[in-house]
Amino acid sequence: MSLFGRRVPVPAIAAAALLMLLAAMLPALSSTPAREITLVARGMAFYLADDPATPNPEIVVRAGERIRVVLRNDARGMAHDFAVPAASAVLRPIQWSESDDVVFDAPDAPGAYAYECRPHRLMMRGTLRVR
Ligand SMILES: [Cu+2]
Repeated sequence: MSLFGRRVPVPAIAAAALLMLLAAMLPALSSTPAREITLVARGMAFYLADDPATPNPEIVVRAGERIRVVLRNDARGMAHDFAVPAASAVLRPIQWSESDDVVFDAPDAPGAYAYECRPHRLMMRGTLRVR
């Protein structure tokens, strides 16, 4: 086969194409999947989707872990949002029966950080525990 006027063996071209394909896939292979946490806003509090009895639960994550928080609003007639100020994570206010998500990286330093609904932070506020 001829490439730029030079004769190049076909296996060399196939090997180069394979290398380029692998290089293109590298970002997808190396990015870590986000851990998904589903929160429900109801009765002026957050609840974990699988624990409807604990208001504003402590959420435990690893330092630097990629987190996807899915918020579902079960509060009829009231908009809620979700934010972790220390991680610059903000989810837009959503209406009743809506859901949306925000992806962020947990802080690198272990400690207790606040998560909150910004309009109702006096009541809808909990701890993001980074270990
Ligand atoms: Cu709220």
